[in-house]
Parts: sequence; structure tokens; C-alpha cells
Amino acid sequence: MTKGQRKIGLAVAQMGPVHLADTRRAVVARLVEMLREAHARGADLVVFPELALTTFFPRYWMSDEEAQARFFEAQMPNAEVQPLFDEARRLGVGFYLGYAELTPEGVPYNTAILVDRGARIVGKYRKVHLPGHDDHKPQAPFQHLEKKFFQVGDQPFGVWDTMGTKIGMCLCNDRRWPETWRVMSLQSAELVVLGYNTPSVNIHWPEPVHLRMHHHLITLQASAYQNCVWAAAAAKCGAEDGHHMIGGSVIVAPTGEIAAQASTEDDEVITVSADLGLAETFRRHVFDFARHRRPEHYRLIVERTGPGEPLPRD
Ligand code: CDT
Repeated sequence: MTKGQRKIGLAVAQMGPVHLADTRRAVVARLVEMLREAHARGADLVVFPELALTTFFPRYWMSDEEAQARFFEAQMPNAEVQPLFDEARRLGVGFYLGYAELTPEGVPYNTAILVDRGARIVGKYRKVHLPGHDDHKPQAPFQHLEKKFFQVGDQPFGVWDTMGTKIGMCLCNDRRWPETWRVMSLQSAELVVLGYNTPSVNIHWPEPVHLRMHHHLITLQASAYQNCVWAAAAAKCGAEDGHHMIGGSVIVAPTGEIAAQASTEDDEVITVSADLGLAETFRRHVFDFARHRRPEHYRLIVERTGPGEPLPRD
């Protein structure tokens, strides 16, 4: 953060594929290399993907015990991830990192942490909107077992005042839900960071592949604009052992415009010097929440989960 200015050096570190055979040590070395590049390009904060340390394992059918033994972290940092924390502290760069968390009580979550420039974990978010299924689908080309391997996050969407910025966190599927963004915006978030693993193929219906990228971008652009926030989204992408996931990592301004976008499906750093003041105009005018919002007319949003009957009218 430049003194006296409302700017943050924002980097998204997109990751290419992580294969089943790749070790945590090799993955962390890739993260460290991107952290260094981001720092050299002026970053204060680097956003890494969801489940960044392993392949996107919910695509494989296995027991919970096997998944937890192979793909979850019982401590953070642990010896394999420590080099990332050490380098972040040395460079004075903060980061967001997604990983599979196993709590001391044995509860599994799809988790993201926010780490400040002193390499302290200052925030933790556990994914709320878990997509996919919990049963075995042998006819599907692959599984999407987030509902089997993870519990729903145990806390609401949070915002952390750190690194001179109010930062909200979410993960992948959360970005598609307007409630995610509004709950953070109502806590005065200025920046929302997220990682994602979005398979190119939808196993539930024959969705045209181009729609995956289209929906990814429209949700980020519309949500950034409607909530007056910067949004920084990091993909893990390309073909992991033959299973392709979309790239398209982006930094979106509160105008809804894309300020930077990855052009590969590999490890790639994108950066923006983000003017946090840009959102103020929108917060003061079209989205002056305190003046224009009418929560008394939005009650169904918290009263109903799915669609029901129309409300009675006079
Ligand atoms: N990781 C993750 O949340 N992926 C989902 C896939 C949705 S299709 C079941 C996403 O929203 O991108």
C-alpha cells in the first residue's frame, strides 16, 4: 500500500494443472515462484486458487478416510507449506490460499486463509455453497464430490480489515450466488478474493463449454459492480490428469470492468495497482445502500431456500 493513497498492489496467481502424482513440495515451489514474481511486479497481496495444494480430488470416488489421508491438511502451516509462509514474510507480501482443512476435531472443510504481510493467518473462511453430490455416479465421466468430502462452512461470510483494505473471502461456487457478495458488501468489503476449480464439462447436463467461462465472467463482473468491490479470482486450470478446467483468472474493478485477465491455462501471474477509492463513487450514488436498500421487501431471501408460492397481494 502506497502511503497516503488508497491503492493496493493486487496479484492473482493462476495455477496450471496439479496432477495426482505431484507432491505438495513441488506445488509449493510453484506458489513460491509466483509469489516472487508478483512481489517483483509490485504486489501487496497474492490470490492463489481453491484447493491449491493438490489436484481437484473431489472428481475421484474414494472413502472419506482415504481422501482425508491424501489430500487434507491437519495443520496450517505445516512443514510442506512453510516455505510459502517464510518467503511471504521475507518479501512482506500477504496472500490468500485455498486448501482442504481437517480440524483437530476431525471436521473436513473446503477452506481459504488470509495471511498478512508478516505471514500471520488473520482470516479463515470455510466454503458455504458446496456444489456437486455425495453419491457415486459411475456413469458420469468424473465425480464432483464436494458434498461428500466437505462439511458446509460453520460461519457466515466475513470481512477482514487487514493490509489497509477490507477484504472478504469466498470460494469458487460461492461466486455464483448474489447473497455471497451482498453479505460481504454490507460489511463494507472493498475487495473480494476467491479461488476456483471449475471443470469445463458439466456432469449434470450437456452444458456448452463456452457457457462455463461466460457464467464465470458475468457473475464476477456483475457482482463487483453491484457491490462496489474489487474482485480477484484465481483459477486452477488446464487438464489435471486429463480432466480439463477453465482458466480465465481475472481482476475486476468496481465498475464491473475486467482490469486484468490471464491468457494461458498455466501458472500465470496477473497484477493491477487497484485504486480502492474507485468504489466510493458508486457507494455514494447508485449503490448508496443506506439510502436506497429496502430490506423490508427482501424478507423472502432469508425466509426461503427454494422457490415457493407468490406472496399474497392486496
Ligand atoms: N469447485 C467448485 O465449486 N466448482 C464449481 C463447479 C460447479 S458444477 C458442479 C463451480 O461453481 O465452478
